[in-house]
Amino acid sequence: MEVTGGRVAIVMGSQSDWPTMKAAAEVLDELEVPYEARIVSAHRTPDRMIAFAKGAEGEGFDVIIAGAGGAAHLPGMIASMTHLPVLGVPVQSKALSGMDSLLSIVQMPGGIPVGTLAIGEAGAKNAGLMAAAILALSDKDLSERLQDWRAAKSAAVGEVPED
Ligand code: RP5
Repeated sequence: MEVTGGRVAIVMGSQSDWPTMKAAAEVLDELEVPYEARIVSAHRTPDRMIAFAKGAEGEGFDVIIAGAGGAAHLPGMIASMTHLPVLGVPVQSKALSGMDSLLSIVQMPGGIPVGTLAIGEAGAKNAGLMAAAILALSDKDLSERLQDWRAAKSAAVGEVPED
């Protein structure tokens, strides 16, 4: 099976999810973690989803970030077909502001976990950071980059507010 350069797969249900999900890609770029981003829809391209989920380990992925909105079954469906860690990002929906996405992703029955992040861009960004933290457990250089990244963010916080 083809082995890609990406250790993290960022998948999403629609092109419309990309403005949210690219926050995960951006933080992985900053941490120099290879990733691939793909559109994989549970209901529009179910065969693609099954092929992706079953083939993810063989493709060389270690962590999967899956974002979807509305009736957001994508992360749970993928988690049911792989033992790789799946991080779910609830994309903010128009009708219910992402509460539908959140509840669809977070309420997995016991046995098939999806690590669910916050609704929207913050969730996508944190999914990228969480994926990096998982990989850093067995990658000392990445662990140092992650610690440096966090230290830089702390150092950038001023002590007093400015006008
Ligand atoms: C879900 O439906 C996608 O994850 C997206 O968040 C939502 C709306 O998709 P589009 O109609 O914009 O393609 O499948």
